[in-house]
Amino acid sequence: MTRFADPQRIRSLIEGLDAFTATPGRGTTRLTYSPQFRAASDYLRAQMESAGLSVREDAIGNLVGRLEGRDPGLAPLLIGSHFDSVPNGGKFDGPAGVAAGIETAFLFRDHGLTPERPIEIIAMIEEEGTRFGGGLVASRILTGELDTASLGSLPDDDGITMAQAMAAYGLDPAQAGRAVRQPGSVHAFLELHIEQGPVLEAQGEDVGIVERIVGMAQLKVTFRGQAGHAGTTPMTARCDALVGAVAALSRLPGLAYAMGRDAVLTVGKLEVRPGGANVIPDRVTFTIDIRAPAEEVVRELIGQCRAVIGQAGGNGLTAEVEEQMFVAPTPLSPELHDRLLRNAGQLGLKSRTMVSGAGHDAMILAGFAPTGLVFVPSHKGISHAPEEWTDYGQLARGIDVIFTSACELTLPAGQAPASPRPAS
Ligand code: HGY
Ligand code: MN
Ligand code: MN
Repeated sequence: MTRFADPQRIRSLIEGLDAFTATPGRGTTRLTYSPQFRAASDYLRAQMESAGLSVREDAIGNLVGRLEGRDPGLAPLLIGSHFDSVPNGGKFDGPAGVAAGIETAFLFRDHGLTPERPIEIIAMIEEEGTRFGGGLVASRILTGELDTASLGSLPDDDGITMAQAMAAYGLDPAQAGRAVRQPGSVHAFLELHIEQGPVLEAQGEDVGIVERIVGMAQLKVTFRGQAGHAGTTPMTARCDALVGAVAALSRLPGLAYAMGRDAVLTVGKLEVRPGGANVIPDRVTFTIDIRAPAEEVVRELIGQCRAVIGQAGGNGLTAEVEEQMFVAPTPLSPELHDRLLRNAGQLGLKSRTMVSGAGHDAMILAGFAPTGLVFVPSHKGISHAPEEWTDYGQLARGIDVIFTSACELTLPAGQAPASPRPAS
């Protein structure tokens, strides 16, 4: 088997990056624009610079490392992923793809390769949406899908808007629009990501080449009632926001079961205000995450959720549904899929074509430039949890697919990477 990427160098980057978490010992918690996020950005900047890249922070906080091409005017090949996290998540979700980009840069340097077209390695903000809701924020801004004028109306749980958090981070929200890229300004986008599912490990395969990503939607639901004293307010005189929310919540999973067609529905976040044990709740908010391979199923489930929520309101209770994000099922570039699959084969790797049940920045960039996505195995399929794990040798094999494909996409015709590192 041919080997290029260095598992130890990759391990060192990912373990080093994982030091920047708000929950040490309890998984990775790295919220966009948090102090941990700034420290992580500084760490990645140093890594990118040591790989020979010239590094800039764009107008919304993405870190972009550029390997100049012989023809700087050509649209760059973009490689990367995100470096924010879910609460108490794992160290590979996002960073594996950032490491793939940086290791690719190291390999170009180690092999003395100068690309014809520039290569940009990007570490993106707010893919998870943990802080400001929705998710896929960097890629939606880069492609012009998310209007940067709206950043002042994206509050976090403490009511701090994304624009305010940007300013505290040292960015000017009024300049956020400068992060938007023009059509044609990206030659192609490659992302490596952990599978976050059990298939590759169960099948003993090395990589998955993604052909399509399921459709997804994220709703934010708010029930409003009347706060009151738990002891002196008769049951018949209450307008309890939690009672209304629970009436809806108890019916939501059943909608996905009844729908079938690989639909999934998750309520991952629930907040009861004001949160006193002896206070009747006056505001309950929760999120609904809906996914399905078919767009009409996602849309149908949104409609059914709205109906269930509407029925749970009334008697003074109001219910509001905000659609924070909707992305249709997304096919990725067939040409890049075939190229990645071919290169995996030439590297002697076992691979399969896959559909992704997880969302990725690739699903947004796919509408902007030819996009390819490579999965590496997740141990026991676990992700979005501290137990998330991918063997570094396996990660290196996935990065070899990215590296050899980057060579094909950027080197002068016929030039290939020099003799690979002997298989260890
Ligand atoms: O939710 C997802 O699928 C991704 O982890 N943001
Ligand atoms: Mn991810
Ligand atoms: Mn994730």
